[in-house]
Amino acid sequence: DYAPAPEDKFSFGLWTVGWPAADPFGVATRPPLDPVESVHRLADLGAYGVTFHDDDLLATEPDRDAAIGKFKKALAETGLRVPMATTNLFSHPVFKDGGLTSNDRDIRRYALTKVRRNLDLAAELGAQTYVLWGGREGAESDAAKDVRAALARYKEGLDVLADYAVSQGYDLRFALEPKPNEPRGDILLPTIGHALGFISQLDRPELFGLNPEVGHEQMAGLNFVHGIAQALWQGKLFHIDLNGQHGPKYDQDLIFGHGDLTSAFFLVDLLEHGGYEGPRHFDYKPLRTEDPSDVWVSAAANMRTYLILREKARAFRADPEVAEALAASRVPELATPTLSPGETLDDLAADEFDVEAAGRRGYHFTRLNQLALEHLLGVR
Ligand code: GLT
Ligand code: MN
Ligand code: MN
Ligand code: MN
Repeated sequence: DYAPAPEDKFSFGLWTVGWPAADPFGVATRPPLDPVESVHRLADLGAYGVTFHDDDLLATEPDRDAAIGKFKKALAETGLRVPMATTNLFSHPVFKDGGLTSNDRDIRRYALTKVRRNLDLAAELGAQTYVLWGGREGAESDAAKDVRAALARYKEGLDVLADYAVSQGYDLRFALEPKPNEPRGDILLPTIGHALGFISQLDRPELFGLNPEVGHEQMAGLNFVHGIAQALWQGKLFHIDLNGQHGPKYDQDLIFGHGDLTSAFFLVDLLEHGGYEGPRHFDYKPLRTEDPSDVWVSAAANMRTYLILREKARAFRADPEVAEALAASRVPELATPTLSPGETLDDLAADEFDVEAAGRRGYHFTRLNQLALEHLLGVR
């Protein structure tokens, strides 16, 4: 019956269900949501975790200590976990040119202090992942930002934060979240690939991985499933933001599966069979058209869609006809190393290989893809 349970490891940002739906063209259509209500509602729906920015906790209670106290009480009452936390380095006007990479040095120093304070809370609440989405780290003009200096400051800030986490004995790893644009014209670390390359330049690369978001890669016209596969292959998929997007346009943050459904199917297949064991974290926005009761319908829809796709992916993998089609397409053969143990390039020259005959062999991918589609459509 696709009922979510804590072992499914579904989690939500407070900023998702709590989004009051102000956009660049209109004011909020929903009242602010008390984080305490979100914790209770999410737990009732079968979620396992809740995540937050420092500022999210203050949505309805401006006193930080009081807000944290109420939040902790709600966690204790529901058993909801906090697997991840993050910092808001994008809403306040002070961050209009970025936090860790602002041209203004004083602002960079303030940003580090703001991260540090919430890092302490994240560790206290048992979070294992600390996300950094650098939404304001970027520019609209190539004259306005010395990108090489900005990357040096980004590295400096992250190195300092990692040293701090280690010095405190925190059991936390950092996950960078790429996005190509919006709110900045161009954002630094725009894709999974850029972020992976950047991590190799950090002092403690082992403490840094990724929090890729479905829609963000698709905004850049990229294949999210391929990006996630590479992040997994490099041991860098620390966390994930699931949502929906219809191709390259503004960041839609739709419910998971409500964008490119075929990609969502193959993504669930990869996560379930590819060794990812972290939270299935939803970073979506309930539509601006929706009322406060619809918000919870939308939260449930994310989890239900994931569970339906999980069942479809399992059935796809268990179908003997699929196994046969995969073999006919030689998909499993790719796992065999190209050279046998001890062989060298010289040995390959001795292969008796008919290049023309090999060139005529078809791969039969059409049948395989149709089988996947039919599983997804529920007719198999
Ligand atoms: C913001 C952004 C998301 C990030 C969040 C983490 S905040 O809503 O659009 O993609 O994951 O900072
Ligand atoms: Mn997004
Ligand atoms: Mn978002
Ligand atoms: Mn996100």
